[in-house]
Parts: sequence; C-alpha cells; structure tokens
Amino acid sequence: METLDICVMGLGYIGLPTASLLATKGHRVLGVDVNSTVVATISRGDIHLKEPDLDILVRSAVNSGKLSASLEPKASHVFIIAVPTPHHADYRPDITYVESATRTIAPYIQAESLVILESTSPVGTTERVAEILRELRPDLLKNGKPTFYVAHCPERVLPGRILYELVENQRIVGGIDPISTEKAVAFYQSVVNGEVFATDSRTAEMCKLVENSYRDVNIAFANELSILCHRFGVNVRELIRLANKHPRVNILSPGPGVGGHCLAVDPWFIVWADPENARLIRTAREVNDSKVEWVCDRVRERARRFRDPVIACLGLTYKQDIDDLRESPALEITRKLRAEFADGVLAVEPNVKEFAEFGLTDLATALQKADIIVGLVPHREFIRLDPERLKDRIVIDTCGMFK
Ligand code: SAJ
Repeated sequence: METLDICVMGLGYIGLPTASLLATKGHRVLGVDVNSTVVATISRGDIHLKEPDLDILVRSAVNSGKLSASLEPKASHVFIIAVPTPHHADYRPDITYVESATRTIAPYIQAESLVILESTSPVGTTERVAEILRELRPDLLKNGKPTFYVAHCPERVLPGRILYELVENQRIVGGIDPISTEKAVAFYQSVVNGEVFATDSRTAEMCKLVENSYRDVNIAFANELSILCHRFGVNVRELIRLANKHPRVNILSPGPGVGGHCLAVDPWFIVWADPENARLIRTAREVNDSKVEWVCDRVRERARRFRDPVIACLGLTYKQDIDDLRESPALEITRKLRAEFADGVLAVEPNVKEFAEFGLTDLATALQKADIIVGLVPHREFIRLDPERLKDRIVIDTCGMFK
C-alpha cells in the first residue's frame, strides 16, 4: 500500500482514534485541532479523552513518528474532517465547524487530493464542503469540474468500543460524483477490515442519520413501556425479557432517557429538514427527553415522606463505563434534583475525576448516608454492588442495574 500524507481535522472521539489508526497503518498523519491544549497533549503522546486502549495506540503512533499534532494543516493526499456537528437551541443544525475546517484546509489541497467528511451531517453538507472548496480554489477546476475529490463516510463507532469498531465496522461511502466515491472507497478498503459500500453523498448522509434515529425510536418504545408498566404495576424488565422470547421481537432497554452527542442530536437533523413528515422520529425524541422529568417525579414522590431527604444519584455520564457527560440524562436528573434538594443530593461518578459544577461523593459515603438511591448509569462499580448495601434504602433503579 502506498504511504499517504493524511490530515485529520478535529482530534476528538472520532478524529483522534482515526488519526492513530491510520498512523499505525504506516501513513504519515497530521492531526489538527483548534485547541492548543489538545495539540500539546497529543504531541506528548498523551490523550485528553477516556476510551479503552486509546492511550496505548496514541502513544505508539506518536513515538513511531507517524502521528503528530498541530494547529495548522499541511499539504496532504487525504484530508479527513471529523469535527462536531451540533444543533442550535431551536434544533437547526450547526455545520459551522465543518465549514470552518473546510476553509482551513482549502489552501492545502491539490489536484487529486481526497477530502472526506466523517462528521455526522445534515443531508447536503458534503456538497456544501465541495462548494466551499470550489469557491476558494478555482485554480483546481478543470472545465468547471474539480480536480480534487470530495466524499462522505460517516463514522459509526460506538464509544467504549471505538478501536474495534473503527476497523471492523462496515462503512458507507458516498462521493459528490462517481470518481470521488471510487477514490474514497479505495481509501477505506485499504485501511479497514469491514466491507465498504458505495453510494452518493446524500444517501450516505441520510444513512447515518437514519441509523441513529432507528435506535432512538426503538429506545423510545422501551422508555414508553417503562412509563406504562409503572402505571399498570408490571415489572418492565420482566415484561421485555419475556416479550423478547418471540422470534421477531427485540425490545431495547428502558433507561433515564437517551444521551450522548449522537442519538439525542442526529434525529433532529431529519426533523428540522421536514418537520411535517418526520412525526415518528420527533415523537421518539420527545418521549426519550421526557423521561428525565418522569424520573424526577418518581424521586419526588418517594422523597415526600422525609423532612430532609438524602438522595444518592449513582452515575452522571450518558452511558456506562465512559467519562462522557454530553447530553446526559443522568446529569440532567441530578441537576434538577439538586435545584430542589440542594446538598441533600449526593452525586457519585467514578469515571469523572473533577467536576466543576458541583462536588462528587464517593460510593461508600453516598450509600451510607442516602435515604433514597437512584440508579442512573449501570457502571461496573454499581452493578456488582452487594444487595445488602442497598438494604433499608428506597431504591429507584432507572436502568435495571441492581440485582
Ligand atoms: N440506551 C438506552 N437503552 C438501550 C440502549 C441505549 O437507554 O437499550 C441509551 C444509552 O444509555 C445512551 C444512549 O442510549 O444514553 C445512546 O447510547 P448507545 O450506546 O446506543 O449509542 P451511542 O450514542 O454511544 O453511539 C451511537 C451508535 N449508533 C447506533 O448504535 C445506531 C454508534 O454506532 C454511532 O457511531 C454513534 O451513535 C455516533 O457517533 O453517531
């Protein structure tokens, strides 16, 4: 395989593992980020995020001299854009980071450069990337057509399993034109084990949004069941376990809501683009978001009989065994309860060392002091708790984490 110069724009949960992986495949990789602390950390061979085995991979990539980090890109064969695509308060997609990364690489692209957008993006964003590059680099157009290639290849890795999934997952690649698709497919085929499927850029964009919406809708179904079962006096976990014995039923697990920067965000890109027709997707979002207030109501109900209740919230992150707090329903619930019960709320989060917003309590102290224990995130420290330690406490288990 030819050794390539590759620039990865954005050194977050997707960009950093991707850059390191490409470096270990022998390519010369420059990771670019706007945050100078991130650049300094990675240049030392350290990392700024928590993901299993990422520290080892980054260290060996940096030590081998194949991975370096910088605030500025350089001329490369391949540019991978892996920057955040959040939404505004009114759910309008915010693609300014993608646009700005595109402008930053524009001076460094050449004829034959391959520009790949990996960020989850609203339909049409890859075409927008191409449009910006065309505008900024008219010198690279031949008979009005770009001599560079632009494609979308949405990242699909699951936080907690990123390094495995980065290599093994099947990938969807869609170019702005057939030659871009062909070039990007060949690139991914050379670096991943999973099968690579070719399509156009709009289908690839929609495909990613649909995958996450599919999961969000299915979790919403489970969350709705948990609310119904509470009213009907039915144990929802037992119900789902039994319903899933049917050969064509596979209900997911209810929880305190849906968090993370993906499932809680991406479906809105579809809803924003066609609010009238994206009815199911929007309702699923609303059902999942409403779970936060519903859990708080359950806590309030049980707290009523105490004069000064002590409530232990176990877990703050958006899912188990990670340190990511983005869009976390557990954090949202803890915040709301703290607004009402102030320091009567003890927050336990073994995966987060420092938390500026409020103090964290260690598990043993919280269990000892609490009248009410709210299980929010099934971290490994919590699921192996001896049931004896929960005895004589009110336990509200939002995600079926206690034995
Ligand atoms: N959750 C439930 N019940 C379940 C499963 C999950 O309540 O049965 C909750 C989790 O607790 C968490 C949220 O859903 O709050 C999302 O967790 P997740 O593990 O389902 O997914 P993410 O957000 O970590 O990663 C998703 C993945 N997408 C799909 O599975 C379709 C991943 O493959 C994507 O790459 C990622 O989004 C992304 O970056 O878009």
